[in-house]
Amino acid sequence: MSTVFHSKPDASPELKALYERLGQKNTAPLWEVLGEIVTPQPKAGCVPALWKYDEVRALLMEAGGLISAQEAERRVLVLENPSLRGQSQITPTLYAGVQLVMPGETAPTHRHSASALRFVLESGEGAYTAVDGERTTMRAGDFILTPSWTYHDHGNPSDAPAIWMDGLDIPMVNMFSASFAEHHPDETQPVTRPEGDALNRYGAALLPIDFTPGRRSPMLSYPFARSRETLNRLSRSGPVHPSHGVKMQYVNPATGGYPMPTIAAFLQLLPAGFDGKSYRSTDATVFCVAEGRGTSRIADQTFAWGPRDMFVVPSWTPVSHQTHSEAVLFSFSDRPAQKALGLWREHS
Ligand code: GTQ
Repeated sequence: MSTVFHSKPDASPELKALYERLGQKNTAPLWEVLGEIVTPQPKAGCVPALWKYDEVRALLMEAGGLISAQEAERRVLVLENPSLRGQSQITPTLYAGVQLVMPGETAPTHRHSASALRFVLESGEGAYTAVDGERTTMRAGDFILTPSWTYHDHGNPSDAPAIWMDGLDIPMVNMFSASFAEHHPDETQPVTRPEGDALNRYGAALLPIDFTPGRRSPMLSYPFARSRETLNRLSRSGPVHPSHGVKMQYVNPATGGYPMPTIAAFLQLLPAGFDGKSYRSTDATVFCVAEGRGTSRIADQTFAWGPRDMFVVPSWTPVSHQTHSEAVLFSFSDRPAQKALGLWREHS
């Protein structure tokens, strides 16, 4: 590998005196920091970590007894990367959390610049997310969008807790200092379209004749049953990828592009006895186990996971997956943002 920026000799007393005066004028010598800020390889920016669902769930249910969804606005345990504590970041660009809506509760309607996704972990029949006037029933494994600046609220008329993983681009939005947020005048927004409208209109390889594709997917929910069946069929129809098994990405069906401008999401099936080849990419990736058990080797650590556990793979960090029985992993990353900026790389 080529040497990029070599280290410098210690600064002379004269240089040090100059640094002092540079500082007084809000300037600094680049040569002291160049190697740190223009790195030959990505700095990971966070560390590998795993959250056991049972532990997170127990704590979240405790919070459920102490604060209502309404009081909290969103009753969520933020998944904080151990190296980024206090910053509400699971990676330098992404936020993740686990949200609880108890039976009979609603979470008020708001909208914000940040784009959000949900991956449903548990729900009684009837819990919903409403987006721009349409309610989508949340079922385990469903991938649900709340694109930037769309009004959304959550409700749970069922008799079981509704719990899901949230993924948002909050750190990215704040890096750009571009965050806006506001409440809807109504606590629960009016329903203006029937349930399933978006799925019928955009989710059947057909589009309305007057539809103009935009930056974000017109789909609100990608039901697990459909995606799971596709993975099942594909896993039987040929050899699987040596690193990823059968890995598909959720798309905006009107463009074939990403579901939202900043966040990509994936669903992958790892066959029984899979022993995946190491892979790395510049998009740090958050995983959530949809089904099954296995292990993931991330750099030099091995994480054992089971249903609904969540883990994070930092940028440019080698990862490989292993299973005994069949497993399904959901994941999301900032890949669309990196690709839009010409930054994304992978290596396998
Ligand atoms: O459900 O709207 O985890 O606004 C963080 C911020 C969830 C939400 C989060 C949010 C939401």
